[in-house]
Amino acid sequence: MKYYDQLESNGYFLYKHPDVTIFKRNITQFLKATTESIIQLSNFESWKSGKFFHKNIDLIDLISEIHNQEIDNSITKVLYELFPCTGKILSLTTAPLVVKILKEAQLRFPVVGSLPLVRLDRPNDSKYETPWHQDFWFSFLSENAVTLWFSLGEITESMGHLKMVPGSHKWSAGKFFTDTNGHPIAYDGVVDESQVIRINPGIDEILVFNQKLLHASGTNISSRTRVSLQLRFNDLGSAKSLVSTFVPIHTEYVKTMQKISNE
Ligand SMILES: O=C(O)CCC(=O)C(=O)O
Repeated sequence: MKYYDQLESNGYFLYKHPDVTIFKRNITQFLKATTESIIQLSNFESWKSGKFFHKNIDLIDLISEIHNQEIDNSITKVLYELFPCTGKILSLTTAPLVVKILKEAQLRFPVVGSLPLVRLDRPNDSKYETPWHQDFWFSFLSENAVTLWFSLGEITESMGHLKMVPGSHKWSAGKFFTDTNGHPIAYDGVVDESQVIRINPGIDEILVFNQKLLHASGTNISSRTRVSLQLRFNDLGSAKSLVSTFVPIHTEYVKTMQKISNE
């Protein structure tokens, strides 16, 4: 079945191509170098010896090692925040491979729906685990909006494979977006486990899913940090309104600095 037909009927497809392997390798190498730079720029004095940064270390091993030794997520918190602000990660939204995939998904006028996200799911930390939800809430703009999802290194079963309900993008939207357990995005219906699949894109694969597809994080019960990347796109070609739904807002840091400078 063609990619678009899979997207239509199942709500997702796995894009597979040898270029994907190279694409992912470039990103992981960049993130390793960025991790090293951030540590050198930081006040984490005891980390600057560079003992983690041997050339062939896997990104997941590097971040897992850092997490095993950090206190209060102090370093991974910074990585989580800064990775998506780097030019390289931002430029993925226009990378030729991504543009090609969006063509397969038949988006007529793709626009970025959110800042790219490099997710770090720390072991045995379910606080940030995402419950059953759709990504449609990111914008509510176009019914054919898609998310591209892939891991940056091997994700074993115990690290938590992404869970999805194939075909759920066709369910009535009314069942979603209820404010439950402090998650305004969560699904409040009961998910039938027999309909759930766990998906683990291969090294040469990228998962593409319709943003109305019901999905959830797998639980990371391993001792390693799960690293994945998400890119979200709306389609202005089918948008309900010609707007950008992605607007930057000031962080608490900026608000505090503004307040101090006004005093
Ligand atoms: O990777 C995960 O655990 C969840 C990802 C997710 O919910 C999303 O990309 O919207």
